[in-house]
Amino acid sequence: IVGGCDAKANSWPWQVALRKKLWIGSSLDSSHCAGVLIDRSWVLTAEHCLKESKEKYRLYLGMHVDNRRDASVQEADVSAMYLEPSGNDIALIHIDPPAQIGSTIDVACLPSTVPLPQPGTSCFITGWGDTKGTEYNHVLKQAEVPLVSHKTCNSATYLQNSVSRNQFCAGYSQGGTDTCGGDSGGPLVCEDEGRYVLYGITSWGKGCGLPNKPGVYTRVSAFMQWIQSVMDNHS
Ligand code: 4AZ
Repeated sequence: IVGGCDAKANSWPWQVALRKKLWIGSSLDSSHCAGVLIDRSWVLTAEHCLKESKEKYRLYLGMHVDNRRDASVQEADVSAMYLEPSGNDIALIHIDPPAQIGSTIDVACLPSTVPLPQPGTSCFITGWGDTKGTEYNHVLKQAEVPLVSHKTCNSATYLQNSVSRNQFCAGYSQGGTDTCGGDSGGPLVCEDEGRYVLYGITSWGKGCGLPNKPGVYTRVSAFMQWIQSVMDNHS
């Protein structure tokens, strides 16, 4: 996360670290991507985070300082991976063991309606990714970014028609606050009737925090049927 600030410990209890195993038996895994807990046994992430076989990944729930095993941390393996069949940048991970839900680990609410909040609405991004700064204290960061209309984001000075209807953009026109490398697969949540709702999965961008180059997020509401059918049909 570029800009923003350190999160209060465990204030985004659905935030999951998705790390690549360095070697079997190693206690340290390398930073890779993030995910979002949406059910005791299910984590949403970006499809581009899952290029290797499921044995290569490990998930950490309830983490605050990156790669530190605090008492709140639960580890899980990947028991199955489901990539969105049309190649959209969203995927589901079935985790083993399932999460034990509590004050430091909890699921994100999924959107019930397809439309996003209005452009300009302020939403939150979180992650352990690149800060583009000298600071690197490995604490989960959060930042507030406004939603950008599809029309503006696809304009010539922004991202030039590279954003599909299954994606949306968020960021300030002046830049300075954004997701960045390592934040992919993590959440963009917007407050909706007093609770946070998961509207986006961090996907890609042109650089990080540049003016007129907002971050691009996979639109979770476009995949509710797919998510439901994967969860229903998994045995
Ligand atoms: C990345 O490489 C990445 N500024 C994620 C988000 C953005 C850029 C890069 C958006 O994971």
